[in-house]
Amino acid sequence: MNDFEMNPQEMVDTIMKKIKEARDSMTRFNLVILGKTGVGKSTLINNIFSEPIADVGIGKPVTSQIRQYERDGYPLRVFDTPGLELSGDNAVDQLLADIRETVSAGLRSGRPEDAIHCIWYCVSASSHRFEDAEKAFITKLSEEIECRLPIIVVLTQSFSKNDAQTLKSVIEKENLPVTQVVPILAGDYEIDEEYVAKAYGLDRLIDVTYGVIPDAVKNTLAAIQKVNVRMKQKKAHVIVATSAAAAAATGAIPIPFSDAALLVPEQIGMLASITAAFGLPVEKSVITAVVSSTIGSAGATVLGKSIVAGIFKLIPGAGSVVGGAISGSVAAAITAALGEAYTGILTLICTGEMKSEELETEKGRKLIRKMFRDKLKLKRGSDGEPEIKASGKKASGKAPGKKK
Ligand SMILES: Nc1nc2c(ncn2[C@@H]2O[C@H](COP(=O)(O)OP(=O)(O)OP(=O)(O)O)[C@@H](O)[C@H]2O)c(=O)[nH]1
Ligand SMILES: [Mg+2]
Repeated sequence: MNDFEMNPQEMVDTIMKKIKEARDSMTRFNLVILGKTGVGKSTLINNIFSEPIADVGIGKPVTSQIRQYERDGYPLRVFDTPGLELSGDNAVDQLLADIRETVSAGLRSGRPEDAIHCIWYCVSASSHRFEDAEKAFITKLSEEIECRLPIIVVLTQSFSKNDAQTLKSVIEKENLPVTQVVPILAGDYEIDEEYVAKAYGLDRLIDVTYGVIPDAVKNTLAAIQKVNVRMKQKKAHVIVATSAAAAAATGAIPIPFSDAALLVPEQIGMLASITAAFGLPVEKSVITAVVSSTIGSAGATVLGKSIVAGIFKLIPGAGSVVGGAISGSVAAAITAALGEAYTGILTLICTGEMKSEELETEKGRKLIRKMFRDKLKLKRGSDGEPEIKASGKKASGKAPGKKK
């Protein structure tokens, strides 16, 4: 069987297989998290990544002070320092030596998935002060590590944004060898019954981290974090634009309606890549709902004649294409609409605005169809998204009769 002749069920299976392949091929992101006991390291880790890896027990001891947390099949490893106290020179020196050894071991391996990529040094903003011991520790840390590993100072428990800003300025004046000081509140904090400080800053911490880690793990970070949906959407837009361009190339020689399934391999790859970029555990039923509500319908040839004919009516200008063939721009428009509708759906799931089970209901399917159709009708290009011009006779866009 080749990809072109798949029925919707086979398409769904292929997509699921490709999602798994894309996930398995992600380079593991390795993070060291440091900071005194109680500053909120575990809370931060559990609130920022999609799997609560620091919850699963005590972790595997790497040294007396460093513990390693990970989950099978999840491309993240966290080296945590639970219960850390910065008192006692011996303990501090030992910890620095341990960190150096952990970093060196990763480098010696020569494998990107075993290297340490970033350090988050956590300081609690609720203490309102930055101790000399912390300053000395960060300075030594950067000196001890043989490579230039990015260190980000995370101001945790920043219940008061003003106080956190003040502390941020104090730390910045020290000119420490750190990338940035980022205030955050990892979880909502109830000050009293009437006033709750809302969690914030996690998306920024991800942006800053993304900016300093190696390219090999950027996609991994975007996928495994759950606080920066915008980053996931950007990744998805790039995938959609690439797939739309590939579809346009396929359609450069107009494809007869009946062969529109030529586009299917590209679209399958696109849906799988978008899913992997979002990093969501997407159920097969979700993919089935999306496929059957857009490009495939049960029993019918995928992207068959009637569906394409229906789609044609929705694309401005496309109706002028005669002879029953899909042009490159129409192929691109269909592919882009599918990719963007799917991105929209995953965004809703990601932000909790919709449950994935809802997609399987008739209401959910209607929503998918509507999003797909809306995207087809959308005039694009002004917002940096892939520009797709449907072909048509009145390409100039001037209204008739305006000429003098
Ligand atoms: N509401 C709220 N509570 C927080 C936040 N960060 C930390 N906490 C609380 O502060 C306490 C300590 O947080 P942990 O995450 O356990 O601190 P830790 O740095 O992992 O501590 P050790 O494992 O002992 O080193 C817990 O009771 C958390 O619930 C936050 O952003 N919001
Ligand atoms: Mg902890």
